[in-house]
Amino acid sequence: MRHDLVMMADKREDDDTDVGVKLEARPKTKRPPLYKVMILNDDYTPMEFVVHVLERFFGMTHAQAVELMLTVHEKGLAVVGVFSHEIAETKVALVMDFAARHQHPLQCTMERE
Ligand code: TYC
Repeated sequence: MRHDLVMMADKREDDDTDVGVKLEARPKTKRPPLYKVMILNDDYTPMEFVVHVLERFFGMTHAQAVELMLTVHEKGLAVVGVFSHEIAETKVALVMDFAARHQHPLQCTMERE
């Protein structure tokens, strides 16, 4: 006798044993926090260097980089991107290291959005 077929037929019967299984009304879909990465103006870092940083580490075109550099130059700081904590930390570290290696005082920081 094909016991497997009999069993499959049995599975369709509701024996009321699956009690107490409740689905979440509002499933938790918490997104990780995001972080703004900013660069700060100073009196010494050359404009071309900042433009190069924005192209190299933030994937901007030359035109975008020039525009944002001038915004920082005029306003004092600007957000250059929004990232996960890990990516933001990496960007800040790469920019700070690159600036230090070229002996420019350029500052790059991050802040929770
Ligand atoms: N203020 C700098 C200058 O006049 C240029 C500059 C722009 C420096 C943006 C830093 O984040 C900066 N050479």
